[in-house]
Amino acid sequence: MKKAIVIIPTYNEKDNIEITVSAIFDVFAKINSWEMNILVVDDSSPDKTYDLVRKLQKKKKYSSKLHLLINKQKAGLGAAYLKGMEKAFGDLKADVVFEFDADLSHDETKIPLFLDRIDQGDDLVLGSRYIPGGGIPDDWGFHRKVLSQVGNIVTRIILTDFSIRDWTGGYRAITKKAYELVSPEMNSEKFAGYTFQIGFLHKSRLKGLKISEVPYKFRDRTFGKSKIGPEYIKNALSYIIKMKIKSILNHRIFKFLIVGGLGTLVQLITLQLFRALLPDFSWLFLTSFTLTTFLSIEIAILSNFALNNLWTFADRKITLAQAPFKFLQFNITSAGSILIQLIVATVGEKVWGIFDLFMIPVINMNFDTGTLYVMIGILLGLFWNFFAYNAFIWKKKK
Ligand SMILES: Nc1nc2c(ncn2[C@@H]2O[C@H](COP(=O)(O)OP(=O)(O)O)[C@@H](O)[C@H]2O)c(=O)[nH]1
Ligand SMILES: [Mg+2]
Repeated sequence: MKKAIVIIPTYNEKDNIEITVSAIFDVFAKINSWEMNILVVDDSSPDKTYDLVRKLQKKKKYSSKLHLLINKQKAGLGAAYLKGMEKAFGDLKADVVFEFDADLSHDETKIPLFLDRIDQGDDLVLGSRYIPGGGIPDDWGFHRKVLSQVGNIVTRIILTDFSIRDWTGGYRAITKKAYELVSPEMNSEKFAGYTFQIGFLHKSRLKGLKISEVPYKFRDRTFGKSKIGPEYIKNALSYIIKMKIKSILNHRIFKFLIVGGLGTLVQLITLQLFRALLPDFSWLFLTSFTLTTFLSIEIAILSNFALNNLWTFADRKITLAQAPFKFLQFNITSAGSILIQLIVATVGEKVWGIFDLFMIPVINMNFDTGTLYVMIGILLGLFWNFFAYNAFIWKKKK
């Protein structure tokens, strides 16, 4: 039989832990197809929550099904969960763990619904307050309601991931597969409080895990007080913004544009150098002017080719043997982009006449070609290049 362990992190929960453990065991009694255990992870609570758990462990009805892990000091919710999961999936040989609060904010009667989803093949099941059937307490103050809802909306917008409704909730079922893929990237210092929940979920999404949500109505704690403070919100926000920046920097289009920009610089600099160094000459149809123009373009193309291969398309690198043919192809696509720019400028001027985007009457500059066409041409050229690189030069490996 498969085994699931409900992990309950505790810090000063002496008034809650007994009721919570008892309520969960009532639900366990109705579950037949899973072996169910509880693991309390206490950070040496000053109110001695752990002593109460030890007492409960002696009761026959809980016997060997209630485990306790004591940390020497308070290290935060994320650290408590990571320690707890390590023990649950290790020594205790769990297939699935639950994240569950000691204050009964999480509706324990939903545990079987989570297990159903796991049985159907989900890797991670989230308790959700923000899907139909779920909810937050009516008597929550305006402040807390707005904070929770806005927090979730902001997370969804910044991470541009709208498939998940409840990012910050702490009621979850996690399979061993999800744990093994995600936990190596979680370091408990950086992932405290809500950041732990958001971070674990975000990394699970990036790994392509199968995730679903089960609705539940959040209940307010009756005893004790919440340990989650404003620093958790700041940390969570800084985490999602960092992840967003990282994903933009990692984006292929971003790298492609940087390489293209560098290529332009290379072309301008080498052109100046060659013009300064090369003596004036004219040989048949070739003048030093055309030669230096051609050389600087070719060097820029070479730099674009090399940098795109090493960075933008590092995951589809061209081998040395393929390089000569691919470089020839690359030259042809680059010529294609120049051709596009010429066509746009010529057709534009023929059809609509010169149209200068930056024509400011006071300065009264005189361009011989419309800057608007140049800009459209460059933009279309970029589209063409990016398309051609993907389609012909760095084709996706099958
Ligand atoms: N072991 C451990 N548990 C913690 C720590 N901080 C919070 N908890 C527990 O995590 C759960 C959720 O905390 P709570 O303060 O209720 O947060 P809230 O529900 O967001 O207000 C409760 O069971 C707490 O006792 C911690 O530093 N260590
Ligand atoms: Mg709570």
